Amino acid sequence: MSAELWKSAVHVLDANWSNDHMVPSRLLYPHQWSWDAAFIAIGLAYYNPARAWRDLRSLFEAQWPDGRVPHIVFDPAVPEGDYFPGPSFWDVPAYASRPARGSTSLVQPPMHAIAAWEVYRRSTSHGAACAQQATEELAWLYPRLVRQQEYLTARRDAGGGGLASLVHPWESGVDNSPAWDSAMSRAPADLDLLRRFHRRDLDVADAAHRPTDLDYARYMHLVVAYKESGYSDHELARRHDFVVECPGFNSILGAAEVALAKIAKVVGADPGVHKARARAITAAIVDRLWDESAQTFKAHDVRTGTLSPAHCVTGLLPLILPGLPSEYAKAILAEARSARFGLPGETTLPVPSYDRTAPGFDPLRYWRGPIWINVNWLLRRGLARHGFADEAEDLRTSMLRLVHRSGHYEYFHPDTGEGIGAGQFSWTAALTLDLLADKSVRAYAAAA
Ligand code: 2M8
Repeated sequence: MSAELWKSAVHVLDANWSNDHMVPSRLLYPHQWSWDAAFIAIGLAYYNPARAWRDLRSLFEAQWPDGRVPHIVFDPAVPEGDYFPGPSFWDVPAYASRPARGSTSLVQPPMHAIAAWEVYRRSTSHGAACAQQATEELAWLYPRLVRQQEYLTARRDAGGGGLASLVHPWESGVDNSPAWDSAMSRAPADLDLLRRFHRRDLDVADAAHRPTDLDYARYMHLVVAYKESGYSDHELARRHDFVVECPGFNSILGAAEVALAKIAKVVGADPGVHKARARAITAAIVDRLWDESAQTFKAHDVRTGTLSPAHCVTGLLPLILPGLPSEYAKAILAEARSARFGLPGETTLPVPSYDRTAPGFDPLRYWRGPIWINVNWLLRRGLARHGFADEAEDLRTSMLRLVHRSGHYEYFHPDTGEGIGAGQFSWTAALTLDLLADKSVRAYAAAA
């Protein structure tokens, strides 16, 4: 059974490779996405590390001079109408090192240092030439990864407390999460503006599974406002409608510093500075995003100074930080096991993206309820890191069972496990390879 699942995952990744990058899905997402590329590289590392490095390189070739790594890098071979909003909507200014491919101006969670380290550490199993390439790629990436972190920790520290702020829900990766509802309600929704464009996603996906038109009108407003400022991050907290600190994004930011410390040792740089930054980010997450009364981590609205009331899966992700004090790790485990998320025994489903007990829990709509493999993969990593080995293993087994039963879907119904969104979705396939390759795979094979 695991051989069959492996084969199907490789098939998805082979089908979604496009010259020098991977697309998340041929139909719905025909360009290159930032954090997708990182999750994808982690899976590619097992059978085609050259592609893993190529994909990361393609992404970082589009890095802006200020260090930001764009959330989408557009493929010029794809017609403008195949994705909305496409390159002309963003109209990103030319800059000296800009490659032929255009990009957006937003970022996504900086998963790439973690991915680069994972690809590197698997490289020795593919022979000496591959290991040599891995060392070279790591050396090429390291200064770029550092600049990415510096952009996020310096220019994006709109709240002044040592965390990166997001200027658009798309930056969080959990785009229409209820964590953004109150901050988004401030953004004007100009449905007339939206009517001038065509929502391509609704041609290829069920409207009930996607963000609403109201969400999209607000998304457009935020892009237009950011564009009018020349995509400047100056005084964001004063002038931009949406300025939030996300526990998921910032946990990845902190974990990236942990990975950079390991990479620094290989490339002859100083790991100490990254360890110190990881500690500082972890402390800032605890200081700014911990909700004492709810006993979980929440998104922080920089404009109002308030924490979101929503319990979202991103609140569980500080567990990926090795320096998270154990009382918070235990609280996350309790939240994950509660009726809100129902952290599985091996026969039940992985955790949903949003609190099952909340009135707004929506089993179909994108990040407002369905199960996503990438956040469960991160949660599993965090569980393992903090010594919750049985829970980590059960979660791994339940993810593999789900994908085996339903296919490599973008997301899954949190009650039935049915696949929703795009089929043949790259990060689901890639992370399935990583979950299968885990040494304890024998336990899965025996139980399946
Ligand atoms: C989704 O986001 C894009 C916008 O960036 C979209 O809905 O069009 C999100 O799930 C995001 O996390 C993901 O990176 C992207 C591509 O898979 O799709």
